[in-house]
Amino acid sequence: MKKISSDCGAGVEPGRRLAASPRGAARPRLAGFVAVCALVAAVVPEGRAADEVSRPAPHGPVPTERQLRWHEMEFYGFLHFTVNTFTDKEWGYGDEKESVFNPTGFDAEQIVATARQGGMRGLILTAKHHDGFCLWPSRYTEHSVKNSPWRQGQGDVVKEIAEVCRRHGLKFGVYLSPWDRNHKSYARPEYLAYYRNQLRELLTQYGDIFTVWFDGANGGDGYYGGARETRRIDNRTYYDWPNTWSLVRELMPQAVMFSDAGPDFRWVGNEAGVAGDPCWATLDMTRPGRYPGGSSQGLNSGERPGTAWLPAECDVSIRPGWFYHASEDSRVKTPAKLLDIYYKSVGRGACLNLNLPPDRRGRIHENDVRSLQEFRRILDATFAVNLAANARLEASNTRGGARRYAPASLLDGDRYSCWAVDDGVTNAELVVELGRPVTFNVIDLRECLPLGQRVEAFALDQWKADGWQEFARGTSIGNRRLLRTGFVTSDRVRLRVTQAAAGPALSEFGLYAEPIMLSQPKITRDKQGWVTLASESPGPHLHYTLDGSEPGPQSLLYDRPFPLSKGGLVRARAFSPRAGGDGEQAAGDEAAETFGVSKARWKVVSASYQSPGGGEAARAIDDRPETLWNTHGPQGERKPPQEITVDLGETLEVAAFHYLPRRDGLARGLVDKFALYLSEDGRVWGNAAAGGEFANIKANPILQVVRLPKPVAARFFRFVALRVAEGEHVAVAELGLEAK
Ligand code: FUL
Repeated sequence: MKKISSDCGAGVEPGRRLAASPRGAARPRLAGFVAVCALVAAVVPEGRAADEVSRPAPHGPVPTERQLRWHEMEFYGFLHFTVNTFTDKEWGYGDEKESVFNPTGFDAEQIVATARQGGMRGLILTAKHHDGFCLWPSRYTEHSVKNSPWRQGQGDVVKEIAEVCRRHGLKFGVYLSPWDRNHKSYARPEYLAYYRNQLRELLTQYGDIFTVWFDGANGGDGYYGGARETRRIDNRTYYDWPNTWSLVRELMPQAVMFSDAGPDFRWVGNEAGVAGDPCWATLDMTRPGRYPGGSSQGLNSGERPGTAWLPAECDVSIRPGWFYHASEDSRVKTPAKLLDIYYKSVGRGACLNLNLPPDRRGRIHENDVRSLQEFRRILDATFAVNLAANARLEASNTRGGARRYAPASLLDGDRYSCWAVDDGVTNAELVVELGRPVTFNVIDLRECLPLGQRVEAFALDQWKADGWQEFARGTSIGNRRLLRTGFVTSDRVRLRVTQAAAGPALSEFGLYAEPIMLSQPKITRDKQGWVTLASESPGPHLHYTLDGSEPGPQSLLYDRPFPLSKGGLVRARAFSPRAGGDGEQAAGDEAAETFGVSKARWKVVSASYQSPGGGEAARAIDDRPETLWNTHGPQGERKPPQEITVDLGETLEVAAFHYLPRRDGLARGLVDKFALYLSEDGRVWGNAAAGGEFANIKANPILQVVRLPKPVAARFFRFVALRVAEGEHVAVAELGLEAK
């Protein structure tokens, strides 16, 4: 007798209804179901005791208990907050005065409540970033909150966030930067004792810590107690990681540790929040470079079969930078962008660590709150109802015929119960009888992690009048796989595991429908300086502003391209017209684009290097980010310094300078130290108008915007690349200016 795992109940068409008994009753053969039944190779005998059937043997590396707890979190947040918040930097140099740290209305309650309402299950605070400033009154340094004016030196950010997290049911974790640009002993052996003392303070004074986040960055130069020099270390040996890790294990055994290469979870290889497809939870730790700050090879997709369970975390900021900058208030990621990130991180088996940077008040900015709340609203609406909850499941094989391993486990909400198959069966199929046509666009799958990552490829089919038709396929599943497809309407869906390293052991299956959203307008500008707004679908009204204000239904209505040759901020949003033409309804996500001065009249006057083979200097100002001026020609690489001089064709009041890093994901040639000169006539240049570091450009290669202290009249600019983050040549996607 065939076992029916789950009775579909309501909504089944007459003639398709099961016989009354939910347990083991035979059901009438359905029209067009012959093909399905032919695939149901194994028939599950009723009532075989679960303990007679052996548990599937785990395959390959498997997670530890602490890793399992971490996987269950799926989504948590970062809080980047320190002196940088007040100096408008991404990396402090280490010489910042303690007095700059002075939030005007620090509100741990607001910060944590925002995270909780956004659905985060924990928060990780930058207790100490690369600048060395400590957000708690460490006994081992004067460079901390205790010497700041905030709460007359009596405050402790770590304590407040930790306590409020506990109250709100969020886990709390710490980021303690190994690189310390303030400490005089950094790069010497003595520094390790300092670092570990601080770790001990954090792990003994603030209750449970769920993670310690060890960053791998080291940009070289820093204040270092006044030495102001470059100090490089050997990432592999200097920090003596095994001893630091064992300190964490001793003081906080359940804490998971992050670094590029574990020991508990790994970096995903970018700061855009995007895991690879596939993204395996395993990694080959025998490869060279597998240490904190080591090689990022293989981190995005993981490795099969791998020697260790080392799943990925996707870390990304809700804004372009990690720290709060008022200039980025209009560049907060939209709900649609956050959703895209969620599906590409959590939906690929990784955890998502989304940064919410507190502002100078010490609160999460309203724009960030709004975007996060809307993102949550859409996710909640999507996952409120599993459209397969009442489905009847038919499996081609069930392990030993035992109820314990029957497909009903896929719908019980328990990630540790699973549908498993007999040993040696690596191709298995599951037919999901929905009983009525159902429309969905998200498919949710999970593997039973204690048994290892087993499935290597799968496909999904929908039943059409003339048979099965494939509509999606995928590879890795692991902790969770969310496939977002076009909308599918069908009364029957089939999951086919087409490749597996061991018999599949899946623990959840779901079908969901996302609410329909109005898409974000696309804002583009042509070389002549004309701006076009476009909507993906016809119908909505597009409204926009040019004065920085939020676009509403009363803002300018877009009907044709408009000129913006001096550049500026364009904010736009789609509104659906209300029936009857009476007012309008806000619906879509806002889009915002900052343009520099139009480059139509710009010309390269000179460049220290150009090569006809691809390195033409004009590519730095061609408004085509995909083309590069690079100093790597047929004769090899040309090191910095390298410079380029541009004639603007007119005199402008230059207010800001832009450097756009290469967009192809490579780090070679990314400029991380520069100088900018301005001239009215192209002969007299004077001192640099701007210069310094493009901090964190390698991990987060976003548009770099440098504001001048005050606008300067100029017709020529010269950009000098003084240092690069990787390689021996300079690469520039675009250079740009903003004018007053
Ligand atoms: C990077 C750091 O250098 C950034 O400043 C930021 O903290 C990010 C999360 O990690 O490597």
